[in-house]
Order: sequence, then structure tokens, then C-alpha cells
Amino acid sequence: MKIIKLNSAALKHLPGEVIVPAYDRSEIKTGIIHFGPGAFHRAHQAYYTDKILQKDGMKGWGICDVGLLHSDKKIINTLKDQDGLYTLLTAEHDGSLKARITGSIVGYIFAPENPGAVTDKIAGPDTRLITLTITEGGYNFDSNTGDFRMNEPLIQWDLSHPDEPRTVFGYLTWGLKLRKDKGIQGLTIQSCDNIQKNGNLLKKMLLEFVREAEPALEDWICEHVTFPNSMVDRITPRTTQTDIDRLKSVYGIEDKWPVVCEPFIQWITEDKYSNGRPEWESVGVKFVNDVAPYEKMKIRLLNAGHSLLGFTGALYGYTYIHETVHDQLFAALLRKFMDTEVTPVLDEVPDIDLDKYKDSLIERFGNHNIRDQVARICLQSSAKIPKFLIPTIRDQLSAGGPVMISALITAAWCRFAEGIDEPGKRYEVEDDMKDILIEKAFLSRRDNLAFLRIESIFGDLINSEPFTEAYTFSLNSIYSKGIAETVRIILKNTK
Ligand code: CS2
Repeated sequence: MKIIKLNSAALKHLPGEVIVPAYDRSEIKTGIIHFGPGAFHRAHQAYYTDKILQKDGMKGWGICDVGLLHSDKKIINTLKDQDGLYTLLTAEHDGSLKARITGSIVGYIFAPENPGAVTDKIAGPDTRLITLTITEGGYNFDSNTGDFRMNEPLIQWDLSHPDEPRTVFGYLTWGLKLRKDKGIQGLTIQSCDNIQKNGNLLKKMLLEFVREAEPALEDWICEHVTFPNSMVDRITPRTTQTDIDRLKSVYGIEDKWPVVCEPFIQWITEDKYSNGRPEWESVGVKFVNDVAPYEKMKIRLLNAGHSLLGFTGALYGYTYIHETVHDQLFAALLRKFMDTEVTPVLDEVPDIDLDKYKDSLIERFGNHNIRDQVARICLQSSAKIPKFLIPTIRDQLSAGGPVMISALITAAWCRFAEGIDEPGKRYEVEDDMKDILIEKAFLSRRDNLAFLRIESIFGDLINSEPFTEAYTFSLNSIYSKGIAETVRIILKNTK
């Protein structure tokens, strides 16, 4: 098979079954700036946008990707080399793959090398929407108090270096100031991260920074910029060399950074766009007045369910999420967690049958073809657990309800942070807070509550006796009997 290197010139030579952009990319303008060019963005928003660009009147909605972190340099260079093109490989449940060359990313900036290009772009008249996937940890707030962490070194840097910011808050502030000074209309800033009320949170964090950095801008932002809340969903594992090789051998495409994802996709968002938006509803995006019940459902069932499978699977020695959920024991734990601890504290979710939704999650987690890594799920848990799981625990505690399985997940996380699984294999704990997590995890062997005392994660949870009791029980059981036996005991002892 002839191997074709992916770029614009290659498009007409690709095999017929590969979907390619059916629009003239040279006519597309960048109406959207996106911060965080990771795999999820490329499987989700960039995919929806690729579909929209096929429609009439949508030429103004191409995407310019911005990489802020040094680790983003590789993806920005790859996009540059491939004229912004990449392959989206949908991994179907039957083991087959579908390939789509996605064309919606038509601009790319590596911010550390060209900070002025980013602020100019924010202030450019073509730009009408800024979107973000900067991960749950990127919003720079204290999980315990909810306040913006003004003393973070990078934030302090941004405050004193307006010409070369390093965080999204610096870029947005100086870019919006330029926009205001040039007299250009406001725009929309939309978070696409897994945080409940992600738009409200983003606004709050940005305004706290603005008040310190450029107080006169606050009123303009409040008047001219909107921050819709949204729920985003598509399971997107990390790309591996095997994926790159598979694309080459199945389709003859040489793509340095394809993205693999599941077939399912969902985006539910508030329709609060101050300077227009693509007609995403025509490609399946759902616009609603109140997104809160959907976000709550997704984050607390899917994302926390993922964490349950991640920690238990990692300790047991599994590599993939599908292996863990194909194990009846862990699948039963997941279902019981969803039914007895999460569902009772969810709100009514319009048009959604929760039983069917939970069935569909188990089926999605079980897709062996996406090969979603347990390691991916467990990384950065210090930013995830406070959003995915702790709110459920708090709601259950106030209602006097059950927290046994939530406590087990937390205990499994503590044991996971030791960096070695039960069969004895070592792994890396990938987390910005890994030093303290690892230290407290080992300390927990003699002082059982040490991990729970990390206040910036758990707040005052340590003061809840029902929780600490359940937690201590699980932790000691994991130490002495292992994760599988602990799960069995808990399944037997919970209603
Ligand atoms: C996962 C999410 O990072 C995680 O822990 O739960 O990335 C999840 O796959 C996505 O939110 C699915 O939409």
C-alpha cells in the first residue's frame, strides 16, 4: 500500500472511504480561538465545527488553536506540518475504525514563542468566540474555598508581564483590553471542561484576575462578554504509537498525531452567545436554558464512574478501562455506586431516562476498541475528584444517605497514590499534587486519615464521622485483603 503523508495536497489521493473536508479550506476565516489543543478538543468541538463548515454561510467559523504550555509545542508543530489537518479515528464497538480528516483547525499559534499574536487575535474583528479545554486544574481555583489562587507564581508573573503572559487569564485580560481599546464588539468565552457551571466558574476566575490586573476592564467584560455553561462528552483516550501504526496500515495515512475516540458524542450548552455562533444545532449540539442538571448527571455518573474504574482497575493490575468494566465484580460496584449513591442526589434531568443513561455508560466504558487507558483516567485526580466525586459525598452526607462506595473510591485513590499495583508493578502518579499525594498515601498506612487531611482537596470532610469510618474501613481492607476482596465485602454489606 502506498503511504501518503497527511497535508492539504494529500486530500485528493486518500482512499475513498476516508471522509475529507468537503469545503474549500482556503476560504475559511478563524471566528473561534481555542485554548488547549488536546485530543478531546479535536474529537469534540473541532469535529462538530468541521461538520458545520460544510454548510452554507458558515465560512467565518474556522478555529485557531493556541498552545500555551511548553508541552503543547509538539501538537502545534504537528498541525503546522499537516496544514492543520489530522485524522479522527472513530473506534466502533465491533472493532472497526472510521477515518475522518478534520479540517476545521485553520490557524495555530504556539503562545510562548509569539504572545503578541495571541492577544492580537483575541482583539481581531473576525474572532467572535473563544473556547477552552484547559483541564479541570486549569481554572486556578482553590477546591476548598472556591477562590482564585492569586499567589500562584504564574499568575504573579502574568500580573507583572502583560506583554508575555503565561496563563489563559493573562491572555484573555490583555487581549480583551486591546479589543475594548480598539472599539471592537464583545465576544463569547466558553469553557469545554468537565466542571459543573463551567461558564460561571470561568467568569468568576477571570474577573478576579481582571480586578487585580486591569480593574477598568471589569464592567466592559460584564456588559460585552458572555460565558455559557455547557456539558461536553466524548471518551477520547491518549493517542498511542499503535494508533499511528494502525492508521498507516489500514488506510495508508501517515499522520503524526491522529485522535481516537468513541462513536458517542454529546454537547449540551446554554444559548448565550454575545457575538453570534455557528449553527451547531444542525449537527447535533443541543441548546437549552439550563444545563445544570445535564452537567451534574454527566460529571457525577460518567466522570466519577470512570475514576471508580480507574483506581480499582489500576490497583488490580488492569491497563484498560474496558478490561475493568468487563470484570463483573467492578461492573457491579460501578452500577451500585451509580444507583445508590449518585442517582438519589441528582436533579430531574429533562428528556433523559437515567436507567438507560447508566446502561449506556457501562456499554461505552466496555468498548474494547478505544483502548482507553486506566492511567489516563487516574492522572490529575487531585483536580478531578473534587469536581467528580466530592459533591456527591457532601450531598449524601447532608441527606444522611450512603457514602460507602464513595469512601471506597477515595481509599482506592489513596492506595493508588503509592505508585505500585497489587501484583507489584510500579507506575507513575501523574498529578500536579503528586508530591503531597504520595507522601500522605504512605503515611496513611500508620495514620489512616493522613490522605483525607489534604485540605485543598477534601476541605472539612475529615470531620464527618460517617465518612471517615467508611473510608478507614475500606482503606484497611484494601491494605490487608486487596481491592477485589474489599469490593466483594462492600457489595455484600451495602443495600
Ligand atoms: C475522564 C474524561 O479524564 C477523565 O477522568 O473521565 O476524560 C472522560 O473520558 C470525558 O469527560 C468523556 O466525555
